[in-house]
Amino acid sequence: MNIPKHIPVISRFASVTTLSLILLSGSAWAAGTDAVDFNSGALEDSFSNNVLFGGSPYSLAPVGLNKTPGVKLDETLAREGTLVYKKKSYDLSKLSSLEVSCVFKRRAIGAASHALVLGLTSTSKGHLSGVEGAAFAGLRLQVVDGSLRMQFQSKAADVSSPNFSSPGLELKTIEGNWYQLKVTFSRVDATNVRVTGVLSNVTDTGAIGTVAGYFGPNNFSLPGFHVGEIADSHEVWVALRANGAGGAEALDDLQIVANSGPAASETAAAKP
Ligand SMILES: [Ca+2]
Repeated sequence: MNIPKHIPVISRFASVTTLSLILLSGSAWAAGTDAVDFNSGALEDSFSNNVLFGGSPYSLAPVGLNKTPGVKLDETLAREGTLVYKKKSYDLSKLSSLEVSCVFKRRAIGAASHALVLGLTSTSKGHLSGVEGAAFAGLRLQVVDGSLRMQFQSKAADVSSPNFSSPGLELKTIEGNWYQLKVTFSRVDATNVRVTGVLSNVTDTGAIGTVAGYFGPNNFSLPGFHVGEIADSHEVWVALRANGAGGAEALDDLQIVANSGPAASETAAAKP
């Protein structure tokens, strides 16, 4: 494969905010985008690096797209943590959807339960993990028999064990290749969240290619799924958790797109 060598490395600070307008049904809705390319600065400039045990498994190194800096993941089960984007919180009740995406490079799938989780947590100190203290809702790339499948998880703040959906179809991924996981969250009502996941192929220079797999759209609500603290909070935080021992070698290009407009409950209902 020919990889262009001339693409410039963006050296200024990695976090940008843009505001664009989408024309929808004759009305103007704003779409705010926050992006982190990890190319400069420290991880803690944009993230709360919440270590659960053993020290942070995340460090910046030239392991990202096009050999730019990205997040290097230690291949170990001895360290665990969640990165929470700390610059801004989001209010699902004011958004038609919130899209969270990140690219990752596949390595050999080891003993961990998952490669990557993208989610929302109720505090900037939260964990996408089975511990008390913060609610979360997220979609993970679960390890099942040596390959990856998408699976929804959610949890109330005062319990430790998350609720799990049935895993999606087996995803065909290749060691050494880059992929983008994009998860879209919409508030249906105070106890109901709609979630869609898309896994796409990505070139070594970051171009998003063909779709490798879908999940949903699915609605998640009580009694099976505790999502009320995420659906009905006016302040949720974007979080990610990755496992080097679960098939992720590196992360790059986190993007958060907040689409304003009518809430999901006012739009055409998606298939549950
Ligand atoms: Ca980068």
